[in-house]
Amino acid sequence: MSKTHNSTPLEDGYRMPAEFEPHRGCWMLWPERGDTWRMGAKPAQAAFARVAEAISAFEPVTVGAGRRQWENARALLPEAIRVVEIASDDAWMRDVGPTFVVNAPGDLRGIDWQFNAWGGLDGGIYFPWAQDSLVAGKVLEIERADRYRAPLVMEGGSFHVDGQGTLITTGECLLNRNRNPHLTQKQIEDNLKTYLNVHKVIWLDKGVVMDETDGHVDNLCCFVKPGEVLLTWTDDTDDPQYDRSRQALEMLSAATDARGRRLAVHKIHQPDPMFIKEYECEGLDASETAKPRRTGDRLAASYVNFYIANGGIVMPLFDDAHDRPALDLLSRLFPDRRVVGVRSREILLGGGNIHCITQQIPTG
Ligand code: KQY
Repeated sequence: MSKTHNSTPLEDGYRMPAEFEPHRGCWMLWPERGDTWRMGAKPAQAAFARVAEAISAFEPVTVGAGRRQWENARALLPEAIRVVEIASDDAWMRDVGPTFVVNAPGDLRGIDWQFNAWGGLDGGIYFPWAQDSLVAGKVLEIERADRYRAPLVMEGGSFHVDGQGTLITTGECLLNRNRNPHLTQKQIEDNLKTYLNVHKVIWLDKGVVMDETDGHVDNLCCFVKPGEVLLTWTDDTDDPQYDRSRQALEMLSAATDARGRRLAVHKIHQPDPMFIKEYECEGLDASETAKPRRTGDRLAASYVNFYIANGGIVMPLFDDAHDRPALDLLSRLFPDRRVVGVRSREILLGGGNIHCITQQIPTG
């Protein structure tokens, strides 16, 4: 049985490596809920399978599927991918899975955050989320990794680290009254420092417009390497994303990281604004327990929501004119990795993208 420690990663000498450090593998979940994924989740399953296959060219991938879908997932996923039975309420491994930490000899442990489906009954996305809450513990059992239970309601997509002591997050999410209303900003920051073993927290204000996670940073901005970040951008001053990205640019440009460096900020132009189409809504099951998805709602599309694998980048494509320049930019920013694009509108329709559905296991 994987042990749960009452101490903290900081006390025990564990830290969260950056995503661009080497991985042992990657975890994902399998989508199935019909009120979130249209047409009984079939198009989403095809998109998840493309992502899993793309990542598996670089590192081992494990996919957790519910008992009714295990056989189907097994049939649709390539042989090289391990498929295990794990119940979940949806398929966002970044947010419900453990955040892995390592110590100097390379031992692996995982942080199990408190999860409330992105806001609980105050703006959350679905109810109940009891199975999601168990996912991190189950993954840690399978990985034979010990566990920390962190006293913070939050999700893995709400922060990024540079592996050298710096974390970026957004106030829109972590200071939202629907996550940790009983804690001050300083107390939240202290918990981030204690559990992720970072020394500097850079607070941005807002994430991507219409992002149902309350502005997860993993859709807005990420580290490319220590001292360099990539920010989703638009030149259209009439787009509500403009002010959000502009403000983030100012905050990032004024910030220093844990080692006192000024950050270099690269801009990646977002795809043109995308909206849910009528036929996409028609394929959804009716539900009173999940967020309604309506024709014409803007989708929180961003190229920043990519996964960094060993020797590769798996990035979202949207059949948009900005796809090619985005792929070229990522190829320049990650010269030692092969950049692979996956058409991911079907994932975006569920409210996230490739980074949100993946969780890396660092080598340490
Ligand atoms: O941004 C993420 N890490 C996850 C997106 C979750 C969307 C839930 N429908």
